[in-house]
This record gives sequence, structure tokens and C-alpha cells, in this order.
Amino acid sequence: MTDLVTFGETMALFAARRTGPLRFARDFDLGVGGAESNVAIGVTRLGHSATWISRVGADEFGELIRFTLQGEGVDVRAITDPDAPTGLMIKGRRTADLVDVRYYRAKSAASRLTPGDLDPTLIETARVLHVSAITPALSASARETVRQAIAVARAAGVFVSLDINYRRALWTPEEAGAWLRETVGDVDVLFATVPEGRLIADVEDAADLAKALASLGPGHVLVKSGAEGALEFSGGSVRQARPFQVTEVDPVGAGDAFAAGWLADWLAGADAEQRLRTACAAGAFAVTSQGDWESLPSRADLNLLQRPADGVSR
Ligand code: KDG
Repeated sequence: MTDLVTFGETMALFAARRTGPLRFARDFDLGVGGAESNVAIGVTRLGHSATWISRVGADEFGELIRFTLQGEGVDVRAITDPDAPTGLMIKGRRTADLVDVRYYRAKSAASRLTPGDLDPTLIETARVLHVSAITPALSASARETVRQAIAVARAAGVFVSLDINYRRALWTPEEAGAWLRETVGDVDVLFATVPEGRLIADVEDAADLAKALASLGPGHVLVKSGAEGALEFSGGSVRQARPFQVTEVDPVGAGDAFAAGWLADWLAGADAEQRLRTACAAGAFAVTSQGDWESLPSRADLNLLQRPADGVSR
């Protein structure tokens, strides 16, 4: 039995070391990144078990993904697909504070996910099923996989989590909006930024948007406003959290970290205020170093944000 089960695409991630146009980058750090596996790592670091299901290519990048996630303690159930490569993500730095992400993932191994890749018993016996709206944008079979996973989870009373994670490189706002409208009624917790929430509810104010999204079904709606903090609408009330002040190095991965922090605290039985605080803290840690997930916090790390005046922890 696993606390959280998730599935989706994880890619090999080449991050340029130098600022400027990518054609002059020369040196890259090689790592891995994927919205759902970032969440699986985050939840694992915060003390819960997580299982990640996917497909990777029969290539070195697939091995890198498998070993990296296993090294982080995630239970990896990835099929090696001999007929398609592992997807790639290239992270450039056009300016010191402008990250430019490019994907090479069309027809990747993970885009060939099918419902048969799921283990229904694994989902039925988990406490949380976490999905993102990246997966349904990968292919028709991946979309069907998400539909079936949610159906299995719901039938078994498993808590269903959805992070919108809108990727405009994969589908149009209209396509994403139509899928979300079909799906949000079946989820228990929804994570969104304001622009993402507005794919299905035309409301500008974050608190009003959260209420509008909750009226479509989810019992918990989290709206993230980056450096302005985040809020949760649940049980008829809105709770706001201010962000933690950290120095941002790489903003990519903050949303996945936020979801991981919230879900880890939901698994731990924490109250709504604590969940929101942990989510914000995890998001803050995520942006403090290069990479999608490398600086995600452990439980002990969370206390470091109550930092001493000189910034030195001994
Ligand atoms: O935000 C971080 C991840 O979600 C990212 O690295 C993976 O962009 C990603 C994708 O589309 O799968």
C-alpha cells in the first residue's frame, strides 16, 4: 500500500548553465523533471510513501529517470517502451530572471501511456491519487488513462488531487477548459494559479475564483499567486497565506512543491492552516536552487524558514 499514487511524464532535463540565447549555452546540467514525479519526490521527502507510474524510453535518459526517482525513495513503476524515446526538456536562461523552457516530447514514451499501464489495486489501496492536466494533453490514450484512474479512485473512495499545470505548448485554452470542465467535478482538491482557474471560471479575484471553482465540485481549492502567497477555499471559508521570503534562483517546480506540501500535510492529518503553511514553505524551498525538485524540503528543513537573523543554521 502506498500513501500517494501518481502518473505522468518525466523528462530528461538539460538546464543551461549560462545566461543568454540557448545557441550559446555550451554547458548544461543534466537532471530530470516532471510535474507528477516532482510531487512524488516532495511527498516522500516529507515522510510519506509515493508511487509513480509512467513509461520511459529504452535509453539512457529513461535509466536516469528511473535511478533518480528510486534514489529519492519513490516507488517507480515505469514501463520501458522500446518503441519511443524518453521526452526531453531544455531549460534556457534568456536573462538572469527569465527562464525559457522548451519541450521535445511529441510521441515520447510517456505520451503512449494507456489505461492498461495502471494497476487498479494500487490506486484502490492508496490514500491519494494525484494527477495533473499535463497528462490528458499528451495523447488520446494518456487522456483516457487519466479518466480511468480517476474513475477507479472515486469508486474506491480515494482522495483525488488535480493540479491544472496548464501547458500552452500542448493544447489550447479552449481544449484545456473543456477537459477541465468535464473533470473537476470528480476531484477532491484542485490546485490552480489565477490564469489557470480562469480557463474554466471567468473570475479575476483569487478568493472569488476559488469559490467559483469549488462550486464545480472540489471540496478544497488552492489558488496560488506566486510571490503574493496563496489561499485555500474549503468548508465554506477562505484562508490566506503570505509567502515566505526567499531568494529565487529558479521558479520552475514551485507549483509542484506547493501541491506536495499540501498533500503531505493532508496525509499527516494536519489542519487547513498548517497545510497551507507547509504548501507555501515547500514552494519557497523549490525556487531556491536550480532544478525542479532538488531543493524540496524534508520536515526538518521546514523549520529553517524560521531563520535566525544571521541566516546561519548550526
Ligand atoms: O513545473 C515543473 C514541472 O511541472 C515541469 O518541469 C514539468 O513542465 C513540465 C511538464 O510539462 O511536464
